[in-house]
Amino acid sequence: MALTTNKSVLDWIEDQKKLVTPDRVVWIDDSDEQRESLRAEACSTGEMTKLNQDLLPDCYLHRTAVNDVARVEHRTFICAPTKDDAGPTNNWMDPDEAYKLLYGIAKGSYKGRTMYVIPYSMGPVGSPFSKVGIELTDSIYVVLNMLIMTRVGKDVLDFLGDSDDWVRCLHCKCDIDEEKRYICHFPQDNAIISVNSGYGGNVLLGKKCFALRIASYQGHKEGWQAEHMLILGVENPQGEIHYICGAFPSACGKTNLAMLIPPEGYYKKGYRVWCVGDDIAWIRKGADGRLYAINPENGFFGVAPGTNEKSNYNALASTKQGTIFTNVVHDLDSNTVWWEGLDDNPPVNAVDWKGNPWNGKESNEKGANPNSRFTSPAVNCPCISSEFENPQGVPITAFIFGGRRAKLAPLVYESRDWNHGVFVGAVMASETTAAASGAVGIVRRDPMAMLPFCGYNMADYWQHWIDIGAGLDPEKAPKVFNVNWFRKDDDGNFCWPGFGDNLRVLDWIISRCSGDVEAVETPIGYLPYAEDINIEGIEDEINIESLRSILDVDKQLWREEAAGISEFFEGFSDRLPKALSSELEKLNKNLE
Ligand code: OXD
Ligand code: MN
Repeated sequence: MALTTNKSVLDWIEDQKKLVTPDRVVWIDDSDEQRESLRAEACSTGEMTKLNQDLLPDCYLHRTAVNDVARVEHRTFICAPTKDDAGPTNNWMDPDEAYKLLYGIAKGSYKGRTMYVIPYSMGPVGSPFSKVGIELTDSIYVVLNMLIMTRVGKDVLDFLGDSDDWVRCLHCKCDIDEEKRYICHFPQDNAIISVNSGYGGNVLLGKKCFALRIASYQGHKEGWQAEHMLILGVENPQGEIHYICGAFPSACGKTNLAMLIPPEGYYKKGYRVWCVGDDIAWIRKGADGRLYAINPENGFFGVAPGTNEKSNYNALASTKQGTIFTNVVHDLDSNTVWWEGLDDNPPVNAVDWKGNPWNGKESNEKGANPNSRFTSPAVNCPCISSEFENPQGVPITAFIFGGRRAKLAPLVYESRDWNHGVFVGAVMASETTAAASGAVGIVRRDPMAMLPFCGYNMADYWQHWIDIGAGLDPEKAPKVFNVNWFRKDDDGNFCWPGFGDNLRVLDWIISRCSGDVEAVETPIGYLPYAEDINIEGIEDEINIESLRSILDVDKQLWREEAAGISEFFEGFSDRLPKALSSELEKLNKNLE
């Protein structure tokens, strides 16, 4: 039975029913009974496997098709009225053509299947930040993931009332045919259509598709921001908490940073880190003139490989209950899961992510897909912030941008002011990872980590950042920093220990924001004096000399970088904000 009388919702569902012709329609209401019966059905068809309920209560395993294991950026389109509206960094398709193509593919595709109607809220239900979406899907896996990643059910529809401000999301599994796989966004119509995929980032439409691509467009229109950012709170021994939002490209350790455990020395002094979000931040100005952020999601869709007790204790703890694992190894002896980097004890009687028998002691092949995932409820996280559900969000002290750069970018530097900070975010670059299909290890520009997620012209998005700053009292505006945990020495070893020790850098950042520490002015911005980064307790991993070596500015390398930036900016022609071309001029001048 329909859970709403909202006419725009009911009419749209009727239209979609005529298109995809399901055998039946089920509204998802977030009840335990319904969830249990969907789990049981998915297990009966082999879509999911129930794991050892003593060790992993309410946990399940799913394997996607082998051709469908990551976001497909080359098949992701922004279907805005003109190509220029989508901009040079997005794939564009004419909306009329896209509808024709996608309706052709979707037509009749639910025949013999069930249409699940998922009403969901991005953000706490009723928060002034929050927005509603309705996803139609023929996949139980999608339903169960959305139940973890978003807030679902009748409350959401009650909050929506008669409004037609909601995002129309249609997902059709079809035949998981890569040649006909499309992830299309229609920002002007508040609509998303995804066909021929069953992999999370392509089909959990509340996440990248809505909360970033559509929401970034909405934010531009409505005066707020949707960013690919984690949100964390650093509590000092006095009990004050500073919130930091950080943008990093996919698989650069956002989840690890968001949940970090302070190094022992810090912990003993009383430092704590609280996680508000690990992937997405929605940001707007509060009544006091500061910027506030919420995490619109309700769970974590984290990369499994490399997650272990040491790298991310809190993420691992989050996976122990109510979690869906995707494309990891299935240990048949214990009916649990494993992935590379979990421990040194791979199972020998196991099934790999492709569904083949696998012996971890003998096989040369990886057992888990490098982009295998866990979908875990945020409430499971031992360090979840008490502000996680705060409908007003948390006040932001600093923004940090970062990437994976073996050379060039120092461990940390601070921008001179807001517009310089926007420039620093705009020219971010990183070595690619397995989170998206394509070559791994190539340096690509990824402005604000939004390259695959900005729903409109990137140049206009930068201007939006500049306009947001212009509307803030500089005393209240967050300061903007760049970090790079991934510098390597000449032998290819990482110079900085990373993980929990990244708090040492956050500590410096917060001291700068509080005006408690001096910095060195350099051509690229303010750098720390090496002595001001606390390395007590890690002297065997990094000494002051090696720290100095990653707090350097190699002018020659930066000149090459500036040339690359100039070339990148040319692609935006006269839409490039003047503020950014003048920042580039300043950089060139500083490097003379
Ligand atoms: C993610 C991504 O899944 O950025 O968060 O790819
Ligand atoms: Mn992400």
